Amino acid sequence: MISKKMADRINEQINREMFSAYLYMAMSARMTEAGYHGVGKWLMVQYHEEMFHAMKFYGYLQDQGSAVELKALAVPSFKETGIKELFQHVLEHEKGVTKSINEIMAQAIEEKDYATQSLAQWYVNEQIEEEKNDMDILQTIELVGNSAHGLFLVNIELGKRGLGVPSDFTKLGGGD
Ligand code: OFO
Repeated sequence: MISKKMADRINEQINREMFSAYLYMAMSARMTEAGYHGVGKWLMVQYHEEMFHAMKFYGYLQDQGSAVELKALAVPSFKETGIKELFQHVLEHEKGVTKSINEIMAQAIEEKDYATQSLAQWYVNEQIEEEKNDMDILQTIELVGNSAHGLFLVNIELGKRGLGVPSDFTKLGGGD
């Protein structure tokens, strides 16, 4: 069992992860419409990653006998149309997610909630990877500069990204 305060915070995090998914889905649509099909695919893979993050918390609440309480999603808003600016937005968004995950860890430590600390550690590690991915992409974009040929190749490279998380959420839970 976890505290009601912790269950509330995890329900809030489910909403934040779902918002991340919604944001990347919206970005994927805009980029694909603009002809950046590879970037659009990368972002759609990221959408799946975020859904997995949300569902991992969902499964954890159920494993702990706590109620899942879904909240309304905000409409994602972003103005960026260029690849570099878009990935700067993505990196800033992920830094905010890292802060949010760290808050859960801090609360779990304060409550001496070792189970949630263990779960939160998975997300702490995941955020290192999320931020690194975005920083690597931004570094590559810096290297090619404003070269249309370079951005064309970056777009192709990003389109090679495959799904790295389970897409069957019926199998989550039980410590997955
Ligand atoms: Fe992008 O890590 Fe979840 O939100």
